[in-house]
Amino acid sequence: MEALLQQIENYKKEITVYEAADAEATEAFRIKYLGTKGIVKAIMGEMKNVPNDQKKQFGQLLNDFKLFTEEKYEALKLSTTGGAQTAAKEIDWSLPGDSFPVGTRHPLTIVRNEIVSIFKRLGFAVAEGPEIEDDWHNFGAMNLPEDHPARDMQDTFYINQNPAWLLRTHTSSVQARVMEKQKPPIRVICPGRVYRNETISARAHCFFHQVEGLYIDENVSFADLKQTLYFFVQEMFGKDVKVRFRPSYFPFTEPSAEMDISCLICGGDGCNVCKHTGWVEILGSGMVHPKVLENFNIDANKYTGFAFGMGVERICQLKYRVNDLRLYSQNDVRFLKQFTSAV
Ligand code: 2U9
Repeated sequence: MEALLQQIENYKKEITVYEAADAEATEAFRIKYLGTKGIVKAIMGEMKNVPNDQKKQFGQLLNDFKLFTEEKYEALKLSTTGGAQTAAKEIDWSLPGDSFPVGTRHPLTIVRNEIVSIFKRLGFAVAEGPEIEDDWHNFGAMNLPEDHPARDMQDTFYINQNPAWLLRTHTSSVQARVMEKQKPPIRVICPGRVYRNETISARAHCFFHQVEGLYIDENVSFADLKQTLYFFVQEMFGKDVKVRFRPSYFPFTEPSAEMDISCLICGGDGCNVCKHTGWVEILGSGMVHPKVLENFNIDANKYTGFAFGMGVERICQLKYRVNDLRLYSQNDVRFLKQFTSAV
């Protein structure tokens, strides 16, 4: 091993003093030391003769020697051809340029934009608000007092520094903030991310996205609600889609209804997606509860309103057949690049 070490030292000395007057001499250096039959390769080949307990130490030495030689070669190249010149020589200007990978919008953004654009055409304004909320705007004002059983379905995350703060469970808190500032008529949609304390699976996640809507004015009726949501569905899924409303319960609306659309997969004949009913649920809705109006000093005898809420993931699932909620937040480009949009 001593002999090998000595050999490396000698080569290092030789390399240190090596001078190249032109590119040819640099090339000669490359062939002699770094070529396929060169010295570095040969020295590396000596590794097999090194005893096992010294392999680690010698491996490091041989690697250093290789790096040392490569650095010298780079320096020779620079001095004999000039860096810029080398680059200019090596570039073939006739080749087509590298293409820039252009990203696409996230499928949830595409669907949210589409939902927002439909309601904007009906005269709805867009409002946004904080994701960290207080109990009143998220629950209290929505007719969900502290002991209300419906709170169980909207368990959320609380902020350590101030347990009075929580991550909003719906964007209704944004409508609440609009109602605080604005008198009727109010016609607003609120898109945004919401949170729930759920175990993550294909069908549930600890965050998702909603678009909620609110329309308050004199003489707003359940017929207005039905026609508005029917228009939305036709714009979103096509003119052939049928709708039906089923009675439901939400603390913030009375009466309340869930809206189904005829199954897009089987056209209503029955399949796995609609569980052989021909219908799939897409949103919840109802007439704003008088208690909610009163919470914001809106005279419930003069004004009425309707509200609705939908999960963007759900609409996206129906439109693009996405069957696992986790795909939306895994950042897998193989999934994401399948979606394109004009806006
Ligand atoms: C105010 C008054 C009432 C918003 C509404 C729903 C019905 C609803 C769910 C759909 C799927 C939430 O994303 S989801 O899990 N939402 O069913 N939301 S009515 O009602 C309001 C909002 C604001 C002032």
